[in-house]
Amino acid sequence: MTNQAAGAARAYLRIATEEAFAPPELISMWRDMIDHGTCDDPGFVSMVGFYTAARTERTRFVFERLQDLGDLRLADMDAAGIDRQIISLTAPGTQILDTADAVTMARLANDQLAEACRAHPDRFSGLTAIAPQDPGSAAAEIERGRRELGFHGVIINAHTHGEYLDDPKFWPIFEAAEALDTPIYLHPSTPSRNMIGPLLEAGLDGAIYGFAVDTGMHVLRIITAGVFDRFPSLRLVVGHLGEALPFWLYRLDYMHAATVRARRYATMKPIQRKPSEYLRENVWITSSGVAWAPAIMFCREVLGPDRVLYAMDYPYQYVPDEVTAHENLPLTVEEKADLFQRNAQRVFCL
Ligand code: 1DF
Ligand code: MN
Repeated sequence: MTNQAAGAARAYLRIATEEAFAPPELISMWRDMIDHGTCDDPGFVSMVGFYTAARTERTRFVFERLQDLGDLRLADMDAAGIDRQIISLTAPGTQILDTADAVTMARLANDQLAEACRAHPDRFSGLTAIAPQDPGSAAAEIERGRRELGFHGVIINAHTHGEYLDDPKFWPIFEAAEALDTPIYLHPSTPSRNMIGPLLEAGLDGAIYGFAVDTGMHVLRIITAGVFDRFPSLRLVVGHLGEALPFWLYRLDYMHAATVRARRYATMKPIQRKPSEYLRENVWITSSGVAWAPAIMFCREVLGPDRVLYAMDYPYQYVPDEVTAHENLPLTVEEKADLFQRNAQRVFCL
């Protein structure tokens, strides 16, 4: 039975929660930056340089689908048995641009995505792209995305020019997301200039590992800086099974407490709860890229069954058999309904 045929018999929808797109205008802006050498961020040159220059089957497949918000995407969803995609601007999005271009591109991306969501309301939902370079206008765009465009959260693609969201200058973004009761999906990109060196040298800077190193650390910086004490209702969604942080819960709690007690760092002040408590109560994780039963079951066990959501990572990891791998998890129909449908509906207020 194909995944699509199984749909008729399913007791739940399959909602994929980390699905990427890019406006053609942004892709050509990136291409110009590569061609003219006007961006020297090593992660951007590595990743976007590869996707724009290499004409392999994979890069053509990905770039064609990133720019499609219609028939091609819908056909792929039908073939894999995906009922709904939550679509977001792909990495590095606007965050590699100068401030003025980033603000313009975020709005343009949001207008294009909103139009596609209006055309296919039963198949597509969207997240709001922002330009963290200008936190005030990012907050305003979060509000426009939620109130006017009908989006269900915010996408942030990792660091912005090497700066991380624990810097209080970015906190208007958290304030807006919390006030509008809308989650932030913190999606990875290639590590920042200061971190990428030895990863890039070994070819490990991309989705294979560097993404998780940078974004896992980013989540920890947000936690240890006290962001969730200041914004207790803020919801963060993290892909790739939480960028491996669930595996670290025990050690994080032990070492954080020991480090705070020793007053070793000015930047690591006491916070109200243990790191694991924020990871269980303010963070939801998705299974993007990790269709692997032991890891998914472990995360459900240590974070809770209501914290783990299904994601495909289309078009980067368009592997219909991975839908079957999720279907074959040792879960009841009710538990699979949470994984594939209800947890996403709750977190993103669908
Ligand atoms: C890749 C993977 C690129 C993921 C992505 O966005 C991405 C990749 C630029 O394989 O190069 O979102 N991913 O989430 O695993
Ligand atoms: Mn992704």
